[in-house]
Amino acid sequence: MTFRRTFVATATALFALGALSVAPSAWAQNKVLKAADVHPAGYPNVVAIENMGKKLEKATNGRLSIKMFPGSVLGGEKEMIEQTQVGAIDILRTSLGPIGPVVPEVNVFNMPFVFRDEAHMRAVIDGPIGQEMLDKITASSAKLVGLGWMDGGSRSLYTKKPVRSPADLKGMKIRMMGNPLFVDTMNAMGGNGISMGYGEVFTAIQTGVVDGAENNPPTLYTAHHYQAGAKYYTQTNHLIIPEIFVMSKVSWDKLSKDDQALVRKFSREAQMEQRALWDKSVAEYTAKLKADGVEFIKIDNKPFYDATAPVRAKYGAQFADLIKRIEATQ
Ligand code: BDP
Repeated sequence: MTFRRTFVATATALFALGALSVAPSAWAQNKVLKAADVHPAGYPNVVAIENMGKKLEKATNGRLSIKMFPGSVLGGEKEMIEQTQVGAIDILRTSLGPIGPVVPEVNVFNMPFVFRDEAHMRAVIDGPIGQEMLDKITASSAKLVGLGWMDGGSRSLYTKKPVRSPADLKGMKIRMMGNPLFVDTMNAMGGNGISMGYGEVFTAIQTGVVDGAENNPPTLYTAHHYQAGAKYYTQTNHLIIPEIFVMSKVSWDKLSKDDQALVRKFSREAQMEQRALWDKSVAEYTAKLKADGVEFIKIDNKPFYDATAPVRAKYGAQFADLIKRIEATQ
């Protein structure tokens, strides 16, 4: 090799190395982070992430900001999780439900009646167990960084015909989120669980592909599922699943340590801000649902709790110690 050739080769290699080492900060010089949610503009979760973006923009003098793509414009949650894993979406707010198939450890929070009530769920996600779970997601091979939690309230059943007991659910097809744990849950509750994307539920209820679904009042209202015919809302409160927002590991790794710390700080604030917005929205949307003719059916949910014991036994065995700690959380 001549001197010249060696020089060119070395310079090229150095340039490549240099390019690699400056690329991260270059990326973070003027970066609009792409965030996504299935919920529409104005929904508590969407607003909390948008406000996080405003704080980030201010703190970095506009170097980092967030643009939110709400209303499923980037796809359903399963597809958006995949896009986040490869870095096509930077920040995703999703139910923890469809994260289960990607990071099985989170399924402990996805089990029916694992939390006593919403206050219990909040105490768990705000405390050390919540942080450990975010860290487990980050440490997993899923290429996601757990940023923070959001409140998804309690999920209850809504159906075309009134349901008061597990026996009433017999023969009814009920849409569940994409995770086998939820299909097992509905089957144990007495119905037939059908796994389906959120975006397909309205038409599925309308055309009779399913007889109902289950969700919290803000989602039932904003997705208009009751207008497709499922107007009996039975207070089973069978799932209290925290929601989560995650960052693509691909994007996270391009942030400096200082920027990562900022994102973490504003994530915690977003977690708390969403909660205040959430509480207001549950009251507001419950009133709107009632005004629109949705019948809220109060029941004793103990029969549903009892019926789902085998699901807790099946999925909970591997989390026995953690479940003890969850139960001990006040
Ligand atoms: C809502 C969650 C949303 C889920 C949806 C669903 O906020 O993340 O996509 O339920 O049922 O409560 O799919």
